[in-house]
Amino acid sequence: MRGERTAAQGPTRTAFEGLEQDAAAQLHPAVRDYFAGGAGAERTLRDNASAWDALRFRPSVLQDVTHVSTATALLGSPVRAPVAVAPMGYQRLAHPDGESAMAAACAEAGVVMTLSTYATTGLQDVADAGATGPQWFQTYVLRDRGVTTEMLHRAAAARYAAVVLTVDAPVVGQRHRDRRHGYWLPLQGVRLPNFGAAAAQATASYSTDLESALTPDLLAWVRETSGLPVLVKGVLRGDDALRCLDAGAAGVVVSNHGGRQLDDAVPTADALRDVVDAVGATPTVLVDGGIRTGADVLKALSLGASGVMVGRAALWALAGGGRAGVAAYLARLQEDLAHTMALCGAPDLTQLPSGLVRQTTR
Ligand code: LAC
Repeated sequence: MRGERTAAQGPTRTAFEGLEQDAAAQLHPAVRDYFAGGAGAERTLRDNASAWDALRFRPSVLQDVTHVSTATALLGSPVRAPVAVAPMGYQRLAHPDGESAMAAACAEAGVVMTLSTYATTGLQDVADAGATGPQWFQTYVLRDRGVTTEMLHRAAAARYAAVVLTVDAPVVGQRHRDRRHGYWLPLQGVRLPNFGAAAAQATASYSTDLESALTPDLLAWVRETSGLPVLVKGVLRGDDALRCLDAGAAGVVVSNHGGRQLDDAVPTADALRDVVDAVGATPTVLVDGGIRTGADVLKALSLGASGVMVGRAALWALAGGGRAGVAAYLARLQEDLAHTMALCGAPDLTQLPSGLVRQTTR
């Protein structure tokens, strides 16, 4: 059991791992590389996953775990597990049903769907597809404030419950895989409807769209323009988390953009500790990056996260099996979380045993 994330780690890990292989077979190489890739030498991409692998549980015994509940609330919305699907662009390149299938599966699983600005399905269509579940809208502050304002107004009108403001992309990461494909994606017939009339200009090299002077007053502007609570995504430091809360954020998402922005950024499991130390238990603190399994989720919660975002795992499930594939993955994730909680002596999420994880010393 020495290798990380190998088949030797057992059937659960293998089943989660198989998602990517199944999906890869379906995807155009440029699309697969766009979704799978990270920035630079992809060290942060790899470290995100190995940082969760390097944590081990200290399970508490003599606990009654006859009934285990993974239910909680995220930003006031009840969820069946502390999980949101992360915002990811271009989902119709993964599966023809794209974001609508993702939203429908999230609603079925009772977890949050986060719609990307770079979605290939309109805000209202996705809201309709996932109407029974909580939904958030991810925004960038675009240089074109008119387009940003319109998106935020449409998100509020379509009853998205929160805005997730991504702040770790003042410029776009060096994605060598995308560069090799000339930043080309097979976009025939696929549009980015959130951009309205500006849709034609938006491509995989989206650097020209983004505001590079993103400051705390813009966070307040997003909150006022949308009238919605704002979660700031892309925070890796305790002091920055405090600045976000001071500027009116409802919480933060500890994230390095799935290793797609600054290579050599700290893995999110490490950054989560700093952020939780700084902000305490009250604000919503989510974390993403390398989270695939129920054990990964419980490790994040044990370090003080309120919940997690899963990105690529859900996307591979979408590519491999559309709505049913994502629903099956999310159901498996919830079951795996419940199973891991039972073995850790944690019947519910309100009172996890203290000191439930520690860094492995191997
Ligand atoms: C990306 C953008 C769309 O990571 O967030 O590709």
